[in-house]
Amino acid sequence: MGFTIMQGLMLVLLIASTMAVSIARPFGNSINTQSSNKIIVGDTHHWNYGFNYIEWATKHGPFYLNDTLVFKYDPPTPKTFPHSVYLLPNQESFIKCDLKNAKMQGNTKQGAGNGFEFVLKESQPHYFACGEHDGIHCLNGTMKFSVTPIDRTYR
Ligand SMILES: *[C@@H]1O[C@H](CO)[C@@H](O)[C@H](O)[C@H]1NC(C)=O
Ligand SMILES: *[C@@H]1O[C@H](CO)[C@@H](O)[C@H](O)[C@H]1NC(C)=O
Ligand SMILES: [Cu+2]
Repeated sequence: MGFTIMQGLMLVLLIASTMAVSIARPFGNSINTQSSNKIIVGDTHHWNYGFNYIEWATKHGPFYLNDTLVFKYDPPTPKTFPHSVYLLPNQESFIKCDLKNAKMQGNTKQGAGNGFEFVLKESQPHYFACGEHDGIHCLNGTMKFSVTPIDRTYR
């Protein structure tokens, strides 16, 4: 008796796992290709003063390793304010928009055309900010956001 119940259970488990595999497969394949995405920062707003990038990043996430962030911004002209892309060293500098130990990634001209591309290579927090006007664009213009890319293969 116990044996047949056990067999029945095994059968149910076997069917369940087969179904799970066939359901999971299309999703699994898309993960295994390790394809990476190109994401335009700010979508149609591009990289500009006054848009809330923290909110944008929260809505848009999660971000994955090897994803490419594309920063689009106009080159400096007499009529436009220049922008740039910096990485801030830690959360404290991010909160304060303190550029002291920040590293420039994209200069004021690199956002033109197809934009400045940054590939997320490390699974650690990345604190992005505009470096113009001594951090005013970051602080008053909310041109900052953080991203911690995750590894697709662990999903
Ligand atoms: C990221 O891309 C590199 C090659 O450009 C590759 O070696 C690596 O496995 C990729 N990592 C992920 C998590 O896709
Ligand atoms: C930025 O914001 C601070 C505090 O809100 C304000 O004192 C300062 O005048 C602003 N600066 C600019 C250039 O808007
Ligand atoms: Cu700016």
